[in-house]
Amino acid sequence: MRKTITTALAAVLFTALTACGSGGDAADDGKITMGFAQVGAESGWRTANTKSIQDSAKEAGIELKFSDAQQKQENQIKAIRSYIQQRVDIIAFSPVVETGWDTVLQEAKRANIPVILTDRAIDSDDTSLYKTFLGSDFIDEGKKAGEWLAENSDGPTNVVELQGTTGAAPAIDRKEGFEEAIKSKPDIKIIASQTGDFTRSGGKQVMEAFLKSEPDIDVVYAHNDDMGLGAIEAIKAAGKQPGVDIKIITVDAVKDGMTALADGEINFIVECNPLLGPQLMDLTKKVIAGEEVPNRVVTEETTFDQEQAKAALPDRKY
Ligand code: GYE
Repeated sequence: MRKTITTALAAVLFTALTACGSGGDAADDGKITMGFAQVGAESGWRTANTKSIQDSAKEAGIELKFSDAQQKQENQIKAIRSYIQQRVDIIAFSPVVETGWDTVLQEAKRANIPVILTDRAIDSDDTSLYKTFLGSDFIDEGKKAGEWLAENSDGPTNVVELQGTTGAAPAIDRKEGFEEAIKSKPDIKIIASQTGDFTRSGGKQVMEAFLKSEPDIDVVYAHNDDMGLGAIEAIKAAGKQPGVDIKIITVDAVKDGMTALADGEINFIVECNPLLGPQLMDLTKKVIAGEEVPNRVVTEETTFDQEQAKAALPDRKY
């Protein structure tokens, strides 16, 4: 009984302390302050994504507090807590992994600070913990990669897979979508699969190990361009020709990836759009104004083969 009273009192006190504004003090100076907890700087995609967010915040007149978690969930949680303490108006973040967010997001909710997920999703039953999720359909991306292989392979095909960060939505979903798409072709087999953490060095290292342990690799499926580019280095060092002796499929379509595709060292890329900044700032303004926003905003994207990459490269912005 006493415990209940104490808890109730604490709740009242907390409300009193936070009642002076919803979240930060947007109403006071008319300026919106956003706390953005970025995953890290692991890939070309991420660099383009960070720039898009920083540029479009400036353009939209939104004050941005930005942090880089170096691919560690604990760092992201710390950043979110510090944004809550600083009483920002809104928090946006790209969760490095899917699970383990409920506690910190409940803290944001109690402080009346709305949260927007961008790029990566969380795995939680409580959808009241965020206003909307803006980003790609990663299962669909994996499917597009698998469908291309199913259409462009003949006979027994051994695939090695370079997975993204363990537990991250794009790693889980790109694997699932790809497996789904190749199901109808039992000749295509994933003979080895490991994480390269979405980095070039990770992709290179894992590919070196695969080349030693697997004598008969036909295809690399890398969950992003950077790991594919790392694999290219490993394949060349092993005296083989990437894109010819071993075919390579990746996801992202950043400039370095598109260049390798146009040069014939990659065979197919599924696009994943990193330029989420303008839509994020738009959604932010709506959320702060109390307008309804859809709970899911999916980014549109395409695919590129080698000829399409040659045509698209001159105008590629990132
Ligand atoms: O594909 C990869 C990055 O979450 C969609 O993260 C993003 C992924 C992207 O490191 O290059």
